[in-house]
Amino acid sequence: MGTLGRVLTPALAARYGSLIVTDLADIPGDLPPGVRYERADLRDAAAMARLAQGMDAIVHFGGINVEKSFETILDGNIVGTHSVFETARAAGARVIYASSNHTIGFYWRGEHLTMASPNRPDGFYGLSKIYCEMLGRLYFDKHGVESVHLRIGSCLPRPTDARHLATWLSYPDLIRLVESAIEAPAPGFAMVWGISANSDAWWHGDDAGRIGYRPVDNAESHRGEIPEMTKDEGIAAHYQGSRFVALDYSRKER
Ligand code: 15L
Repeated sequence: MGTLGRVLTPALAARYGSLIVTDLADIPGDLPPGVRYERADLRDAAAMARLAQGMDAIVHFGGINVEKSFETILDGNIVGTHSVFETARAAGARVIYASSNHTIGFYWRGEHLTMASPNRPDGFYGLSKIYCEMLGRLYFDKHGVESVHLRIGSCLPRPTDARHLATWLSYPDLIRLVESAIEAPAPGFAMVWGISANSDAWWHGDDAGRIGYRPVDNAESHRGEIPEMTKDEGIAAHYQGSRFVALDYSRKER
C-alpha cells in the first residue's frame, strides 16, 4: 500500500466502519479495526467483482504514481483503471480516482488554470491520468457510473519544496477531500484540484464546492521555512510539473 493509502485507510475505516483494502503485495503491519485486507490484482475482473459486491464506493489510489515506460504505465494505470470502472459499473458503486497535476505539467509556473484549461501532460504517467479521467466521463455519460477525479498536487506532511506553496495538499485535507467525494449527494462526473487552501495556488475553477470540499490548511503558514526547502533547477524550475517535465526531455530550444 502506498503512503496515501496508509493515511486514508484508518480515517475511512473510522468514519465508515468497514473497508476492504486490496494490493498486489502483502501489507506489512497491523491494519486498523474494521479493515479487511485482500491480496488482489485490479486487472482480475472476477476477483474485483467479488470484492466490490455491496460496496458504495471504490477509492482508487492504486497503480503507478510516477513516470515510467509507456508499457508499464499502460498495464498498471490504464488497464487497471478500466477494470475499476467495469467493477463499479457492475456493483453500482461510485469511483473516487486519484488523478494528478501531471495532467497539466507543461504549463508555466504561475499560470492560473481552471478545469477548462486544455490538458498538457508532462509524460506517460500524466497522460494515463487524463485517459482515466475520460474513462470516468464515458462511464457516467454511457452507464451512469458516478466518479470524482482528484487532481492531486503534492500530498505530504508539510511543504518541502518552494513549488509546494502552490501545490501542497495536507494529509488532513486529503482525508476531507476523499470523504467529501464519497459523501457528495449527486456528483455525477466531477473534477476537483487536490490541494489545500493555498494562498499561492495556481489552480481554480473546479467542482470542490459542488462536492462540499472545504480545505483548511494553507502552505502559506510554512513560508518561513522556504530557506530550508529544496528548489528545482534547469527546465524543471519553469514548469508546473517540475521534475516530471525534465525526464527524457529532448526538445531543442529555438
Ligand atoms: C504526483 O502525481 C506524484 O505521484 C507524486 O510523487 C508527486 O511527484 C506529485 O505528483 C507532485 O507533483 O508533487
